[in-house]
Amino acid sequence: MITKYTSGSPIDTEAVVQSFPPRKITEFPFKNALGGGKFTFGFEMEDGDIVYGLGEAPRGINKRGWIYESYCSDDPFHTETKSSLYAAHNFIVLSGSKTFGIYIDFPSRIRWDLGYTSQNSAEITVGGTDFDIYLIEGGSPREIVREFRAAIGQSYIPPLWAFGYQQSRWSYHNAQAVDRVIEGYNKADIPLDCVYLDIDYMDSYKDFTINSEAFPDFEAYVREKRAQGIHLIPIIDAGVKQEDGYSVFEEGREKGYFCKKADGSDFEAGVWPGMCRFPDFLNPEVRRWFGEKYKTLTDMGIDGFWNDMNEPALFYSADGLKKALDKASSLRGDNLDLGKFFNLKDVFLGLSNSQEDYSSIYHNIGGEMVNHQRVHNIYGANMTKAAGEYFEKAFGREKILMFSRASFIGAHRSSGIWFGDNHSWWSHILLNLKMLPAANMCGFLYCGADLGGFNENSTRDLVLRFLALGVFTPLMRNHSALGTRDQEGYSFEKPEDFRDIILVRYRLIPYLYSTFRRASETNDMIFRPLSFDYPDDAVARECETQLMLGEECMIAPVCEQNAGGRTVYLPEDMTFVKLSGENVEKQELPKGLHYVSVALNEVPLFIKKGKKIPLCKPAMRTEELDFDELTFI
Ligand code: MIG
Repeated sequence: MITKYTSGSPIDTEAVVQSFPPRKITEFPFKNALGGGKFTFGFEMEDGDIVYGLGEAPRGINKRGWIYESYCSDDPFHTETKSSLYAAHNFIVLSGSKTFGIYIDFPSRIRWDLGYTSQNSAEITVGGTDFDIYLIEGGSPREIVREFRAAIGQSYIPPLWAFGYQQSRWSYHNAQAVDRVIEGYNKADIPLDCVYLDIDYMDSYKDFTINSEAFPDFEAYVREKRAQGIHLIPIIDAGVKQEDGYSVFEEGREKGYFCKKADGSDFEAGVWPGMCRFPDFLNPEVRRWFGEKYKTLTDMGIDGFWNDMNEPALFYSADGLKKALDKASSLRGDNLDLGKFFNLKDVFLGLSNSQEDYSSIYHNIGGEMVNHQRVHNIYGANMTKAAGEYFEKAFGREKILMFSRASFIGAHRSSGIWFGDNHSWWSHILLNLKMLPAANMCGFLYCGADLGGFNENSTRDLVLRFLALGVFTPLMRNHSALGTRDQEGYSFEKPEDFRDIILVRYRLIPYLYSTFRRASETNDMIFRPLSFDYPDDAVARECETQLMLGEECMIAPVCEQNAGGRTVYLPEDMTFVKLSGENVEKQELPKGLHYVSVALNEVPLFIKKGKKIPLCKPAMRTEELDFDELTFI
């Protein structure tokens, strides 16, 4: 049962699609305090209680023992001590002595102290007094999630080919570089469906333009790749380059479509293209305008996109940079003491994504000037919505692949997400595994991490182990940062090991795709914590390194370097399957703890008793897969 409590007059985030009769916030059945521009409420937790949720966020499956903050942040260091990543997914479920779900529909900052200040208390602070809170009671955590998901509407389903293996890097600079990737995979006999175009495909990083030196006839090139079974997926950034003669900029400026400052002039900040203006995606007219710009690329045969930098990420604002430079000039000739030196350094380091800048931005919502801080968390989601609304109108559903970096619940209806700039760290295999069920709770089914790790140099074994998790994630994309070591499947010695892993993905696509569809259609999760399925099993309740997948399986990737296997907990008797290339090796294992060995070219999978999963024959492209010829494990 869902009960909605309303305070003040909330901004419509469009996260919830079902309507519920609102009750007054004074009836909210938790100890709470409203006033001073915020709302605080809390609940007590027993020792064994678990808090699930918060979608794409740092730390564990069980969120207890830390403070999280809902504030979409461009932060490329996903360390344990962070409180926010790129998304704001304000849904939690408490499971234990009491079980309930809470969704806070509020587009600005929320602080979730889940046992940080006091181990057994949760204290949640909503940074404003205009919001809706939904309390979901009755049933198991999974039932609560389903009820919540029904309220927020059906999750996005991408085209089938988006389940193929995808290769990205910042950047494959030109057609030759893209061709080398495709050739590399073809030669190594490794399947591939997509190659990504990072910012360098554009002319001077201008959205919806093509660098014609790099791609002399882009349209012909896109069609040629499609004929080879490859989809090219360009990136779109939120910031629009400020440049006379650039039509997107000029139209936006003339029509007043960019975000403003208090004095009514356009807000300006530097991102990749240099000085940019930021489309006011909160205005439906701007969404229509920006969404239709994607047509420039779909007209050339493009059918997939990734939306980046939409928190929005700001390297520096025109005003901030001026202040910093003035400060530096004022100190010229001064023999700086330590205090002044560090202060000056901080002024420059603080230029990016500064709170002062966010506070100086204004949106036009229904004619009212609304400060960005009040709606920060729905900016990126509305960029995605702009494109999603256009795609649905122009092509219908399930035709265009799209995923975004920043997100808010509601965007799950029109797109997927990726987990942003992780590192080539072993610990990030696990971090990314833990995000999967939480993202699913919040409606984001099409998601995945940068396999192999984005920042810094990866290693052959790390890429293989990361891929062995990625075999199961709907988005299976290898991506890496500028200047890092090559990490494509053919870049290391013995590419046949990579082939063995990636072939498994293609063999599993019928299973993964139907599991995905079913989860979307029934508002269910693809990935679940073990405790969702085995609530009375004490070991399963604490498990943070394995996940249930669909109704049939459990996954447990190897996530330590130089480990030839791992310890796994079986909450019931299962068949341990090692998949490698076209090989399937099976072993019955009883409930309990086991050490299983898993070679670098093997994908471990555990199948529940009485369940079977289909495998198809592998192929080099998803479009060549034959879904009618299946074998079963
Ligand atoms: O400031 O476009 O998360 O995937 O490769 C970095 C370059 C901008 C951040 C994205 C990453 C992408 C990169 N972008």
